[in-house]
Amino acid sequence: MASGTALIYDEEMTTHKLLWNDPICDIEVPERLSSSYEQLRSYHLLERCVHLPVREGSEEEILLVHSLEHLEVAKSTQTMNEEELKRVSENYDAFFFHPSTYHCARLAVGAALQLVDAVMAGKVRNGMALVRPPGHHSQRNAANGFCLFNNVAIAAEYAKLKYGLQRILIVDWDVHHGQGTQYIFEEDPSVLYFSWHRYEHQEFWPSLKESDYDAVGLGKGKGFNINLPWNKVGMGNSDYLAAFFHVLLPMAFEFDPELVIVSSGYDSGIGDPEGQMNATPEVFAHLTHFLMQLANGKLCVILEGGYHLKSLGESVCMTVRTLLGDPVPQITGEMAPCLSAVESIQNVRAAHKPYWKWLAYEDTSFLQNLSTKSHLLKKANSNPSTEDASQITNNNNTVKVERFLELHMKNILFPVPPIKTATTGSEGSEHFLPEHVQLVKEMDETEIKALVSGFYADLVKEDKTLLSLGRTFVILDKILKKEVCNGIAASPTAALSAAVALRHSVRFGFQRVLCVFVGDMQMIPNTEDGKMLIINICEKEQSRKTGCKHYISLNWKEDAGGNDFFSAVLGFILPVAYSYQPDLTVIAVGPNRSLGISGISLLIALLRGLAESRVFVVIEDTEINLMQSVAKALVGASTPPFGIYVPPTQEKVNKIKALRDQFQQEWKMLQSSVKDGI
Ligand code: X5A
Ligand code: ZN
Repeated sequence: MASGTALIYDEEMTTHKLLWNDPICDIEVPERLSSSYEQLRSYHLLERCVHLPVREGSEEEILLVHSLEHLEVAKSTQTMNEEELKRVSENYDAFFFHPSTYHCARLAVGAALQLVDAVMAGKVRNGMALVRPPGHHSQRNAANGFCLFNNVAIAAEYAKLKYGLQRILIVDWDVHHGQGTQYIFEEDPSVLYFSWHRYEHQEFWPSLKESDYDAVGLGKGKGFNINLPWNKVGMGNSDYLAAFFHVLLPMAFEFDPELVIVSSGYDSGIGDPEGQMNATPEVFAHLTHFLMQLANGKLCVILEGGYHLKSLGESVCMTVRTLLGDPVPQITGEMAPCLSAVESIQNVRAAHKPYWKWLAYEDTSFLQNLSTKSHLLKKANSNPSTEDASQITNNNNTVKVERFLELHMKNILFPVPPIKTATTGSEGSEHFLPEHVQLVKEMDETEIKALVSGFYADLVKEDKTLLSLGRTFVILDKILKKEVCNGIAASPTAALSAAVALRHSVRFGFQRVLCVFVGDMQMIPNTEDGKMLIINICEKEQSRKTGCKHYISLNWKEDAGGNDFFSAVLGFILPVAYSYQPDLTVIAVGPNRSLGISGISLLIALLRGLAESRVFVVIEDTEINLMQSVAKALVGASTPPFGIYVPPTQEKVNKIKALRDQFQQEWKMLQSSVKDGI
């Protein structure tokens, strides 16, 4: 399994610049690249990356996407004087030529292809290319919106051709619609294109009808173009996460890409003059972390927009450090998507219902009176998420945002040391555990007895359970003291170990512990004080304490042949977990577990996005394959392929829907439709 993160950057690409006055284009400055690179240096991320040289994309490679005519026009600008350059530039919507533009654009294409090659050849696991000019507005025969050649589209065509790929996912989180990319792939079912974008009911540039949610693709490509229009500015962290949970990620898991490419614009981040959105830099760590779970981790991130230099630089750093496998920082702000975001999410889900098995039972009865609702929503209240952030941007003051970010980033902690996983291991475990897993010595019996008899005597009745508790304590302690990020302990009594672990961490001072029980658990601790949230995934119906928001029983038996559990993880568990915002996650795998190895690994991998990646797993079943998969998920090596895709049955979809209805007032990230909201 490949490791390492590539970074591609060349100063040469800063030579492309605007030579005359143009208030539309003057934000696309060379410093976007150089200051992001310096920011990476100041966080000591540069030395951790594998540096790859750029190259010029060849004419043949450019012609994979563009017309010969377009290539010739671009080539001809190299020798033009300023006046001629200006005249050619005026043929396009928002583009400027410089004598070095053609060369830079070829380097930008080549950088994207270098990254694809390194990832596909297994030289690195993933990587980022910092390039200018950007690409996603560029079309077969036209420059547009600061873009000359469509770097990402060329990279996708190249990957299909050179590596025979049949499924590529392009995620465009730039705040503008990559209409160029949409046009290039709209009839192509081998490329799934997702874009969210500021739209404001078609008032925002490029103001196209085809940027709306009902543009789902054409011909064979129907269903493979996903547009999520934002009809208000001020969208924040929770809106972006909701879009991932309820739209992109389930589709991406069903699509099962072999490679993921990100059109990575950061103008969707706070402070950007174009986007006017409120999402803070750490959201990009989360988005990156989610995408790392697809395509066996093969992820190529290619820069597009981003015009607030400080916001851009911080967001680039968040992305790169997540690619490197560092713990994911805690997300800030109130976790509730706004009404307008939920409406957009509902609309795109409805539009895609015919094309995705996972959406087969989506309720679309609201469609008739949709236009009225949209009208109402124009006047709806402002976005409640990231309150402090929105106050800043309402005044739209670049200096203020800079100050805000400076303070904000100080609060975004990066747990030291980056990702270490502890285990006491078992006989010969060093042979199957992945690298970076630290074996720790077990506590001796007297030590444990001393600890347990003090505070946990009521839980521990039998002497023989003491030994397994020793493992629990020694690992948990390292997590609590932040010596390691996460850990696994084998225990013949997982429920008991988890109960002790929960009580211990609350005693230690943790305020919100998320506990996921998998299997039959006898011992469910008291959750009344809200310091614990328990999600119990089991086959048998649980009778106790339903209706309490801190104890949720999810009856789920994974389909034997494949994997349908992702629909429960994305549609329910993650939204609840992100609403709760735990500072520690405990996962207990007990007897009669109704989930397979891949389901458990997926759960752990995705829950690493919470609590600064602090996860403690206690596991009763010490089957080597399970232990190994859990350890891999914890160290952030990507999870194994999820097996044959099995869409959830109607019964299961209904179950999730019922739980969502029951809990969405309490756990607001569950909201994916507005029908009860207005
Ligand atoms: C790549 C990118 C934006 C163009 C805006 C033109 N382009 N008004 O962010
Ligand atoms: Zn943009």
